Amino acid sequence: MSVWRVLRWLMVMIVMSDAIMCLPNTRHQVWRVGSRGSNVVQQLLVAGMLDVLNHSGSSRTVRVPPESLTEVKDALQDAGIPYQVLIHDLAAHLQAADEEGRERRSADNSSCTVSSCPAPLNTHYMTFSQMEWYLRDVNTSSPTRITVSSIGKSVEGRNIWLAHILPSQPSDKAVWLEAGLHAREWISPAVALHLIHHMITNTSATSSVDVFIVPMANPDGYVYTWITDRLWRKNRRVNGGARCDGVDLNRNWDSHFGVGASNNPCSEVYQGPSAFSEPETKALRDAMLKLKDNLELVLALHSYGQDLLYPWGWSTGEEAPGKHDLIAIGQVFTQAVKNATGTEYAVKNAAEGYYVASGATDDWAMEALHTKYVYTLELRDQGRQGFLLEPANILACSEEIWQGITQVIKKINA
Ligand code: 0X9
Ligand code: ZN
Repeated sequence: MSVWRVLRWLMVMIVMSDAIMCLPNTRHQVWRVGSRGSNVVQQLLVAGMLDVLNHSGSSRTVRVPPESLTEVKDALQDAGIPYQVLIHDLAAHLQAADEEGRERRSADNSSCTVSSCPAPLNTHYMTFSQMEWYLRDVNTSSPTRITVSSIGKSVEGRNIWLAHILPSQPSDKAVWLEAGLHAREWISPAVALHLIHHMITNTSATSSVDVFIVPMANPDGYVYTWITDRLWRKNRRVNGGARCDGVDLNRNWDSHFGVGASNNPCSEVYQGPSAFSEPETKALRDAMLKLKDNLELVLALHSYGQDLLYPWGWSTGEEAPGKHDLIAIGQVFTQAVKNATGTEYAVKNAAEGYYVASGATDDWAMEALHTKYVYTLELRDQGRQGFLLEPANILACSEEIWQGITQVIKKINA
């Protein structure tokens, strides 16, 4: 073999190994960590050593990048916490899952094109562009029912759209729904878009109040989950001077900023350099402040867990004002959901039921706006498919949440 052929072969190998190394989640492992591990897991999460994929229940499911495998293993062993490796190479696992996804996507993409997207899709998740086509279409086709406007731009300059679904009579009561703050939680924007559709086609249930829905609060992160890393959670801020990107937008609100969050840019729960440092949270805050006195319900759609969480999330020691009403109305929601599809959701306090975490939409809305009914809703499922929830769930999940929300709106306005 000539020297040139050897050199060329070496170059090809280097490029190939680089490509393999660059694939997100290559050699990341997924572990199930025993129940007593929650504190240690939280510390490792804040330190940027792992990502927690499932919080509730008796164990934690975590993603451990290759560079922290030894440290995480040592920390768990030192604390006597059992763990089990569920997935050895997450990249390979995700690629296999995506192969199926690609087939499904190509099977039915016809109902939504650049020129027309009359309804949200049921058989697969929508790209951010498809969401924008749908929002543009309803805005033009139903001007008496809905107004869609941009409330600001993301770090990378994408619009953050707000859909205002108009009541049949002028109203001084408003409901706020936020979706898609965490990029990888795809069921959240999918449900939000279906709720918009329900509200403009079915004029009865929510027509007594103004409903404001942000179906995609973190468009950059969402686009990144489609193109680069399906499990991306944060926004796409380039953290100057740090080797990791992104701010967790549900740790960036000005409510006990920094408690149960991280100041390490490599952590999945990185709070950002200061409260409201991010254009996405600023845009949401400013739009919500305009409605301050009218807001009676704020609901942040996340996934997964099938839990309706009520404040506070920043502390287990303090009780939220109106806690009993929050629980009672929460139960109206879970009962309506169960009646609709049989799916079981549970009402929990955010800090006790999950973990202490501050700087989230829910705590800020309760503390700064004094909104009476504030929840974070963790949608389907309970961990079997997790963030990779099959799109076959979109319709049923939207239907149950629609029933839950309409019953809640009826009850709090009765
Ligand atoms: O951790 C979060 O931001 C939410 N869970 S998720 O798995 N979707 O990331 C829960 C937030 C609950 N609210 C507060 N802790 N304030
Ligand atoms: Zn979330």
